[in-house]
Amino acid sequence: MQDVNTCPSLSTFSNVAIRTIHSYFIKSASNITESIPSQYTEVAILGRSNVGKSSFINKILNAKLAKSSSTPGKTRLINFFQTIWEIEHKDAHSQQINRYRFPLVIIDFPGFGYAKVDKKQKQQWDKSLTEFLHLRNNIKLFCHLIDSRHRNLLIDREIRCFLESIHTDRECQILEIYTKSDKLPKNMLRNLQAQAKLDCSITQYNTKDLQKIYYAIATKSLGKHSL
Ligand SMILES: Nc1nc2c(ncn2[C@@H]2O[C@H](COP(=O)(O)OP(=O)(O)OP(=O)(O)O)[C@@H](O)[C@H]2O)c(=O)[nH]1
Ligand SMILES: [Mg+2]
Repeated sequence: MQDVNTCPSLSTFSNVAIRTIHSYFIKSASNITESIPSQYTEVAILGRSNVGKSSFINKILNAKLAKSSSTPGKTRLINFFQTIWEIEHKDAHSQQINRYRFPLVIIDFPGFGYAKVDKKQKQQWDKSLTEFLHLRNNIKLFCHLIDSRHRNLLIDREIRCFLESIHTDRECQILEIYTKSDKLPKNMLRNLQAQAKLDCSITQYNTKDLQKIYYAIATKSLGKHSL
C-alpha cells in the first residue's frame, strides 16, 4: 500500500477503481472558531436546503453518517467527516495491482436559503457560513449540488457566483453534481446527460456514476500535483 504522493498521475491510468474505505464523524461546529484544525485536504458539500447534501455524503461514504430528512433545514451546523480513500490500479503490462491511499475531510453544510428561522438567526448563519468558506483554505473542492429537476434557480446562480468569487481568490475547484435524477422522466434525463458539461456528474448512485464522482472528487480535490 502506498501513499498517494507516490502515485503517478491518475490521468495516465486507463483502469482504476476508486472507493472510500474508512469514514467517521469528527465534529459539528457553528462557526470557524469552533472548527477542527485544518490538517487535511477538505471537500465542501454545498447547495440549497433539501437538495440532498447529507444523502449524497452517505452515498459516497457508503455509511449512514450524515443526518438527512425530508424536512428542509435538517443540517444546521457544519459537520466534519474524516475519510480515507483508495485508488486501485491494475498495471497493463505486469498485471500487478497497485493501491494508493489518501485522506480527505468531507464537510456537510446547512442549506443555503433556508428561511424558516428568524431573520436575526438567518443573518448570523449566513455570516458564519460565508466567513468559514472564505477563510478555510484547505477546502480544495466545492461540490455544488443542484436538483436536476430545477436547474436554473436564482439561489443556485447565487451560490455559483459566490463560489466563483472564492475561486478567484485562491486555488480551488468547483464541481456541479445533479441530485434526484431518479425523479426525472427518461427523456429529461437524456437531455440532462446530453447537456451536462464534462465536470458535471449526474447522481443515479449506480456503480458507474459513483466511479465518475469518485474520480472527479479525487482529481479535483488533490490537484494535478499529487495525483
Ligand atoms: N428521490 C431522491 N431523493 C433524494 C435524493 N437525495 C436526497 N433525497 C431525499 O431528499 C430529502 C432531503 O435530503 P437531505 O440529504 O437531508 O438534503 P440536505 O440537502 O442535506 O438538506 P438540509 O440539510 O435540510 O439542507 C430526503 O428525504 C432524502 O431522502 C435522490 O437522489 N433521489
Ligand atoms: Mg443536510
